[in-house]
This record gives sequence, C-alpha cells and structure tokens, in this order.
Amino acid sequence: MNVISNHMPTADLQTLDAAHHMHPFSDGADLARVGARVITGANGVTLTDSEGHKILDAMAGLWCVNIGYGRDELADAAARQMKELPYYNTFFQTTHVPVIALSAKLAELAPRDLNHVFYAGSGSEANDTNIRLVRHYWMAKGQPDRNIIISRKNAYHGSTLGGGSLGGMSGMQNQGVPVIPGIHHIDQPDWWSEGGDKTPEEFGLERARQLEAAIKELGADRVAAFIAEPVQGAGGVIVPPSTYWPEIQRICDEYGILLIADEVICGFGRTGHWFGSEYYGIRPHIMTIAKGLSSGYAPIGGSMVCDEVAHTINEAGDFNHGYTYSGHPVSCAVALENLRILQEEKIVETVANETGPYLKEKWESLTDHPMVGEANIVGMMGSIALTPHKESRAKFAADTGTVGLACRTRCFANGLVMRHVGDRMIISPPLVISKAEIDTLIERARLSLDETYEQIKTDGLFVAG
Ligand code: PXG
Repeated sequence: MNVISNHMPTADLQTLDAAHHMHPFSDGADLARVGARVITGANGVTLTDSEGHKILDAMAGLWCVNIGYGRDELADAAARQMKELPYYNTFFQTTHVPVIALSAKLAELAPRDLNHVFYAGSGSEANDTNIRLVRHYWMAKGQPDRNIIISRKNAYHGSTLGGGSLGGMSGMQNQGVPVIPGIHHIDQPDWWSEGGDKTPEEFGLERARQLEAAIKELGADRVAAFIAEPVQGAGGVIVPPSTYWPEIQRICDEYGILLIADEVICGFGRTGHWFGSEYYGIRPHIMTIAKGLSSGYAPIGGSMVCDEVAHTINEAGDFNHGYTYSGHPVSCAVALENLRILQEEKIVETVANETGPYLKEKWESLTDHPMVGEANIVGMMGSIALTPHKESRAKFAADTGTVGLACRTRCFANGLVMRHVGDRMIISPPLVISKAEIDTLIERARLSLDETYEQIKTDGLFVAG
C-alpha cells in the first residue's frame, strides 16, 4: 500500500469533514457515522484515496472528466491566465480574449446555427438562464403568455430553484421544488420500468405523443419550450426507444415551440458525437452545456443559442440577467485547452470508432449474468437493470435501490466507482479509457455483480416484488 504522508490521518480528516462540511445529496448523519471516502489524487482514469487505494473511476467524477485526470496542459492554461488576467467581467460592454476565443470555438463545434453562448458557472445556472431566455424571447416576439416550459419526470436539470423546478426527480420534488410556476412534467421514455406489454418502439411513440397532448391541453399559444436530456443521465442512463426523438422533433416543429437539449452530460463526446443532439439527429434551438466543456477542471456552464433566438434577444434591449462569473477568464482558458485536447487527440472519434464499440460489446455481455435484465449504452454512458426475473422485468421485493446500493458497495470494495440509480447500475467513464482499462472495468463490475448476487440470495432478497 502507498504511504500518503502529506495530510492528516484519514480518521481525523473524516471527523473534521463531518463536523464542518455539509455534503450535496447525502445523508449527513449517516456520513458522520461511516466517514466520507477521502480522495487525494487522480491520474488518467484512476483515483487514489487517503489510504492509498487505487480506484477505477467509471463515473468520470460526476460525468465530467472527459479527458481524464492529470493533464498538465489545463493546469498550465489556468496558471497562465491567472497571472495575465485572473478576473474581469463581461457585463456593461466589456469582454476579454479567453471568452472571445472560447465562444468562437464553441460556435465552430456546435451543430447548425447554434452560434451564440451565454455563460454561467454551472449546468444548473445555465438552465436557470434558459428559463429567463425563452420567456424573454417570447415576450420580445409579442407573445408574453407563451411562458410554460414542458419537462419530464425523472429528468435532472440541476439543483438551483430553476434547474430543480425543471427537473422531475421524486426525491427533490418532496423537498420543495418545483417552485417556479409554469413548468409542466410529462412521463419519461423508460421502457424497462414503465413500458408494460408494449414494444419499445410503440412505447417511445406513446411517450413522445404525451408532449403533443400536453401542448393541446395547456394551449398551443401558451407553451414556450420543451426541455430534455438526449439520454437521461442522473435518472439512470435511460436510453429512449428509437421512435422517441424523431416524434418529439416533429411535435416541436409542428407547434413552433423551442426545443432545449440539456447536453450537460451528453455534450463534448460522451455519446461518440460532439453533442447528443447529433447522435439523435435533433435540432435544438438552445443547448445547455457544462461538465465536459472543461472536463471538470474549472467550473463553467452555458447556453448555446441559435441565430434567430439570439438575434431576437439582442434586438429587444437589455437582457437583465447574468452572473459575476459569466465567462470567467480562467474557466474559459481551461475550457479552450480542454477542447483543443479533445479535438487534436481525436478523442471523440476514438469513442465513436474504437473504444465505444469495444465497451458496448463488453457491457452488453453482462446480460448473461442471472441478475442483469437489460444493458443500455450510448458511446460512453451505460446502464444495466438489475432484476430478480428478466422475462417479466420484475422489481425486487425489497425497497427500490436496496440491491443497487449493495452492488455499489461491492464495486467500491473491488476498486471500481460504478454508481446506482435505484436498481440500475450506471457508468460514464473518462472518454480516454483504454481497451485494457475497459477490461478491468468489466472484470470488477462482474465480480461485484457476482458477490451481490450471492449476498442477496443469502439474505433472501432475490425475490420479485
Ligand atoms: N443538467 C444535467 C443533464 C445534469 O446532468 C445539470 C444540468 C446541473 O449541472 P451542475 O453543474 O449545476 O451540477 C446536471 C448535473 C448524479 C449527478 O448524481 C448528476 C449531476 C450533478 C450531480 C450529480 O448523477 N448532473
């Protein structure tokens, strides 16, 4: 075991952490009892903890470290920018070189005429911006009553009041969101859990047509926009049936509503394309970006806006919106360097043509495990559904997530970060993961599945509910 000597003993760190640090999406009391895992370093796809354990990070942090850990070029870009111009704002007719360079680069990379960027510090903030943007847009068009945004149950669009209101996660909905009026949720295209006897294709069409039904019910002149992740990430890597997105696109076109693709996870190569919208052939008016934009090395998010929407907003006078850190020079410099690496090292192409197909084959092979019902994967985001009975797609009798959590615990013990959402296991590794590292990922996943299977059989939990 490596000796890590430049910090306090793990137990002392954990005690201080529990005493003073409130964690996101965590049970604080539980955390204080167990102690947080302390991550001290990382390189490539591998994390090191304070006890010297090496862990393969099959989640790329929180779906964001697309180019992998330990790239000096990004640290150097940040240091250079901090020395030259650590901060200046982009309000009141000022700008700076990194924000100009990044905006031009993003306009080049984004599909079609998504040529304009409004910056935020995160994906949540960017989705808050989107609510302001689309409502301001329709006001400028002389349609102030067109202010309803349609979203989906089990979507994740962030944790601010706006992002949380757009999202449709039950765990958050019980804690005070949505708080923004004028947001309407339709059902998600999760065939495994909700598709019943229908084929995936029938079910995909049915769920897409809920958008049309909602527009008719709410009034076609009241609906401003529809927002969705191309592939739901935090909801459990729910890959929609093939019929879903074409029908959504048809409906958005027919009723003239704005389509917002939340590309916070799907963007910057995750699907084997630069953007998930390209994978599905959809034509959003606005894309939310964050995470992979800087590979998580610096906080940055934004909204990419099409020519017509940007032009309308620009012609409508002051848009009274913005953040101190909109277009932060250090984050922009880091993002620019990250995009250079993604492009010059052909990382997106490698995912599409080599490592993506390799991971898909290995990931789908897990369905031969007695507990794995289906495997879904697009590029480098995948999920498997755990079930006690594959044919009927049954849930476990135990509370949802009990088996998933048991599996995640075994994964950690076996040197793998693989997450669970309910009883789905999910991965989203750094895009630079090699074939040998994919083999290790699958080996550890299989071992963890085997151990979980043995454990739940012993505990009497391998029973349909
Ligand atoms: N949209 C999508 C699609 C996301 O996945 C956000 C917006 C918000 O971005 P920020 O940068 O404000 O976090 C996200 C973030 C999880 C998990 O547990 C997922 C996210 C964040 C934290 C945890 O899967 N996604």
